[in-house]
Amino acid sequence: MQLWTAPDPAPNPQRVSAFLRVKGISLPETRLSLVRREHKSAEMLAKNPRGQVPFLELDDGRVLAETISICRYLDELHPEPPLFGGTAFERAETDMWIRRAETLLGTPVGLAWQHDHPMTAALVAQIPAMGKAARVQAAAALGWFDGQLQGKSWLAGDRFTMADIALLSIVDFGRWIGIAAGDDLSALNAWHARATARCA
Ligand SMILES: N[C@@H](CCC(=O)N[C@@H](CS)C(=O)NCC(=O)O)C(=O)O
Repeated sequence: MQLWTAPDPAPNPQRVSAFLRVKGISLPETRLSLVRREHKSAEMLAKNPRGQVPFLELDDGRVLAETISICRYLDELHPEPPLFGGTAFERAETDMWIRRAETLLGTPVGLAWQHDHPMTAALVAQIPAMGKAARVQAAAALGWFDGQLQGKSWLAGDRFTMADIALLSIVDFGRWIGIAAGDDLSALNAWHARATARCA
């Protein structure tokens, strides 16, 4: 089994790395340079036609892409500690928070990166108004997550899950492109410190 990935700060590779650290799993990995577009080579597109990282290549040649799918597969192979939940309710609750992290915050952070950042200007036909609007939406989402984390350790209450890893990677990438939680978002900031320590 081999993981094709990229160095930080790429948020999706970062999620799988954090997941592997929390699980105590070590996998052979190859880091592709996104700047040099190595993930778009014919060899890589033959493995993952989506042209993105991360993806997991099994020993028999089958490939799993999409961060959450990769981690879900590895979670079944290495059940402890369970990061997707141990019961039907817990698994559904984890999914719910993953989707909220990806749609409410991940989507506007991704749009801000594509439409309002100099590093992507040569790659995307940028629509500046979309980038600016996405920053406003991302700021609102940070406030929403702060509200949801009041009085809780983790998104799913007492359970640290894949949803916390997903949200952490998005919050960190958001910071990297200038979308930061203000000091007033105390629950989110306290969660961020806890989650960072948990994934170290
Ligand atoms: N939905 C995918 C997203 C993967 C993704 O966007 N990866 C980024 C790195 S963080 C990438 O490969 N970007 C290069 C590109 O899209 O060309 C997942 O969850 O793995």
